[in-house]
Amino acid sequence: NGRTADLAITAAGSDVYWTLTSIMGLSTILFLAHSLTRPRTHRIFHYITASITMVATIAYFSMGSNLGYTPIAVEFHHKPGMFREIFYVRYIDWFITTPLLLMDLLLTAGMPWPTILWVILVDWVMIVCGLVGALVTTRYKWGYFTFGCAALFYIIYVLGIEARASANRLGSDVGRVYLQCGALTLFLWILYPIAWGVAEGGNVIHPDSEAAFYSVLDALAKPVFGAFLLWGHRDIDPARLGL
Ligand code: RET
Repeated sequence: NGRTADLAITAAGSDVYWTLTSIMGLSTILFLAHSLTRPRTHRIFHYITASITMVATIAYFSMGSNLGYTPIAVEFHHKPGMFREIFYVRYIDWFITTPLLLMDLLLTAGMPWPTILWVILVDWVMIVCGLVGALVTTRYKWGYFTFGCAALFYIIYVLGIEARASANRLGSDVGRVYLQCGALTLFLWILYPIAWGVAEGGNVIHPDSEAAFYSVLDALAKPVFGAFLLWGHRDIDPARLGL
């Protein structure tokens, strides 16, 4: 698609994305440096968490460089015939990183691997629905959005009920780190479909505002979440979680 987007990030949006690039890159280095203070047998959550920010670093590098997007026909503030910059690279990031975030939580809770795989599959359905919905120009996009929200509700159920009970059975220290990181996740993940609804979905906000909205969510959902998770695991032997 050789057409350029009418609704695209300006220098301000690009600056936001470059800021996130450095936050994600710096977090990756810090998580990996911290892993060196632990024996190899105790690094699983460092590796998972550093992978998340490593992938995000490259996604943000792409968006800061105004790459990884395709122009999609939209109606913006009742003006038809406009093209919006849709960053598909965001969904490639989420396709890799949201399963890793779920692994951080579900491994902490000691959930069995068939359940973890199944929840990741449902998560993939959610992300792909968001991608396809963002690329569809008709109101059918809200059909994809609805399927994605159904997937999110199921994930919230597993995290909030089943995995929480499992974490509490492993001890009050495991229960505490799971509750902290799980609560942060539930709060943030519910805000993503809202951001999508006003950005890629409804075209209510400008791509610069989209940059700010998703960037705040991602900074909290990846580096801040990761720091809390690793801190919470400091006195927990992975062997207790079957790892
Ligand atoms: C979409 C649109 C379709 C409906 C739903 C969505 C949810 C997305 C979520 C994304 C989470 C991303 C994270 C990224 C990085 O840390 C795909 C926006 C429900 C929950 C946590």
